[in-house]
Order: sequence, then C-alpha cells, then structure tokens
Amino acid sequence: MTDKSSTAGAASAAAVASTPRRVLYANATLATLAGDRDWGLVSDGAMLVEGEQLRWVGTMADLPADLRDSAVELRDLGGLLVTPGFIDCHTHLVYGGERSAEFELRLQGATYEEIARAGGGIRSTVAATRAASESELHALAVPRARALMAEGLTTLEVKSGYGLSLADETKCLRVARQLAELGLTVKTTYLGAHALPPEFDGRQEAYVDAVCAWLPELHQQGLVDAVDAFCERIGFTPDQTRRVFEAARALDLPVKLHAEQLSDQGGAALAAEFNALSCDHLEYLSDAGIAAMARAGTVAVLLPGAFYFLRETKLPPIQALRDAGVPIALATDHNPGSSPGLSLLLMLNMACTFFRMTPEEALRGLTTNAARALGLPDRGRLAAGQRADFCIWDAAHPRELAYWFGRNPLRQTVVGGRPRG
Ligand code: DI6
Ligand code: FE
Repeated sequence: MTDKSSTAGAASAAAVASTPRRVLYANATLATLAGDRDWGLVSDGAMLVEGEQLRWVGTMADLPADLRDSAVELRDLGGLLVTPGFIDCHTHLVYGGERSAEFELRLQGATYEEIARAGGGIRSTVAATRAASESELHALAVPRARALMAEGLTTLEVKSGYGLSLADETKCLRVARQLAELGLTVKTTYLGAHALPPEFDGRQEAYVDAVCAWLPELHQQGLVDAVDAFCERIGFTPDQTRRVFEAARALDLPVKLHAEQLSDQGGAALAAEFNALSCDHLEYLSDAGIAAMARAGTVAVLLPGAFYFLRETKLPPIQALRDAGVPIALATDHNPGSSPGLSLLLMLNMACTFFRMTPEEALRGLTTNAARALGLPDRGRLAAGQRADFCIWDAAHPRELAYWFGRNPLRQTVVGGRPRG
C-alpha cells in the first residue's frame, strides 16, 4: 500500500467506498409538498437516493446526466405515487389493558369526564400498565406500531403517562425507545402530568413536585425528547403545567401540551410562552390562544380519532388557525380511552370529513407539519437534503389517500433509503 504506483488506485477505491450507494427512483408521480402550498406535484418524476438521504428530486428530464449515471440501481415505479413518509406525532402507544367496557358506558350516556372522575378512565389504564412487565408492554406495543407501519409510518412519537411513578414511567419510555428496532424513528415524550395516581390522592401539588423531580433522572437515561402535560379540569391546572414546563426549560427540553380538549384553560397561550413545539387537540381553543401560537410558531396538532370516538361536536377552529398562519398537523392520538384506532389513512379521511380540511392540508398534516411538531426539519417533504423516508402508493393522485377509507393502497415504504421488507 506504500508503493507509489498503487496510491492512485487505492485513493479512488476509497472514494468509491466512501460515497454512499445511489439508487434512482424513476417514472414516479411525486407529491413533494416542497413549497408552502399546493401538492408540489411532479409527474414523470425522479428521485436520487444517496445513502440515507434524498440527493436530487425533480423531473426525469431535468436530472443531470452525471447524477443519473452515478446510480448503481434503477427502480422504475411505472407512474406510482410517492409521498413523504407518514409521521404520527402524537400517540400513547405503550400501555396495558383496554377500555371497551368504558366505551359501552359512554354509549349508555356516561361522559368521558364523568368516568375519569369516578376513578375509571386513565387511572384504569395506569393500573393495567403498572401490572405489566417491560417485555409484556413491548409485546403489546409492537403489533400496534406494525399496524401504523402497514399504512406508511416512518416516524413515531410515543408519550409516557400510564406509569405515573418513576419506575413505571421509565419502563414505558424504554419500551417506546425499543420500537425503533422495527425500522422507525421514535421520539419519546414524558407525560408524567397526565393524571393523578391513586397514591397521591388529595396531594396534587406534591405529585407535580414528583413529576418535576423525575424529569432530570429520565432525561439522564436518554429517555426524553420532549415534555407534555394534560392541562384540563380533570388533569392539571395552568399553574401546575407551568411548573412542569419550567422543569423542562431547565434541561433545555422542548414542550408540547394537551390543550383545550374539553374546555378552554388558556393552555395554548401558556405553552406558546414556552415556545412549545405543538399544542394538541384544541377543540376549545380561543382567539387569544391562536394568536399566541402564531407568534411562537407553535404547531396545532388536530386529532380526528379522539374527536370521533368521544363523539365531540365542537370543532377545532380550523379557519381561524389557517387565517393566523398556524401550521396544522394530524395524528392518531392512539390510546385506549379516547382514540383506540391505528389507521393513519383514516385520519386523513376524517380530517377532511369532520374538520373540512383539504386533502392537501391533511397530507401536509401527516408529513411536513407533523415533522415540525416533533422538531424534525430533516423530514416531511421530498426535497434534496431531506431524509429518504417515503411511501410508494398505488394511486394516481395524492388526494386519493384521503378519499378511500378501509382500503390501503401502500405498495412500499422506504426508510432512511432502505426499502422496508
Ligand atoms: N387526552 C387524550 O386524548 C388522551 N390523554 C389525554 O390527555 C386520553 C387518555 C386516556 O383516556 O387514556
Ligand atoms: Fe393524547
């Protein structure tokens, strides 16, 4: 190798080895969502994937010849549709048990709040989650994640909040992290302030102290990407939420909030004060809350599954959010009490039918704006430099994804440049 004559060959071999593999996806219909409006449709589209990233995106005709020739593999998509990979930016995927008996009670007239106040609701899931081991919780969570993956999931947020003790929150967040092994990006959110556990009955302030005290420990174990709270009459007050947010700020962790789901607590404005990544639910959001979110650049995460399953009638203020320029994301809110669904495609459909979002807004909500709600600027669009997370669909136009329900046109998901098997 020290022989001069072999140096050039060795150098170029090293150069070849250090250039990640390039794969050209050709003859595609691309919904790039690259600009701030419209689908960013490209027919006769091409994407050059280099390693984990998109290196080039555009029409076949515009693809520079040297890039085209550098690809080691060509995949002709025969006109199939490509979108960014789906991002579920709000789930409570790790839990034990189920709550179908509570569903029956609600159908007989009991409200979600009444059931919670009577000690059912979140508390019953806390009991089942505490009783389950880490491996049992993992075995329950994997098929849920796989169901979402079957409809194009590439990035998943998972909240804790059914453990409500340091040991049980740790257990749930560890299970959430393990889901990355399925071939996903997983972001974890600490939701210690979800409900009051029974051992703290009558001692809500002391519980908030505990939630704040556990955070540095969980963070030190690398288990926390963001901090959330349930700011609600049956959850935590704005003052208590502020204390949790201050604990997050002390560790430089971003915050999110379950805000104005059942009543207007002024939670959105509070979260915006902390530059929250997102405020979620928002059926009872006020004009002041919208203005504060717009100023802070906070994303509105709407959850049509919970709206549907709780048979809500009050709509989130979509038009006012649009007018204020607040980005709107969508998510499943998968949880056993208010949204036991596992279909991302159904969320697209429901966002249009219930919330009157356009199919384009809905798709942006599960991709571009969901990425923003997780603080992930490297994904959510098809553009050079973005992560190569994308879905290939048997559809002619992206609006079809919001149109069908109970039909899954997914052909293939590519995650970090690798086709998922
Ligand atoms: N809002 C929700 O929609 C979930 N948590 C929350 O704060 C529901 C949680 C549950 O009912 O188990
Ligand atoms: Fe939720």
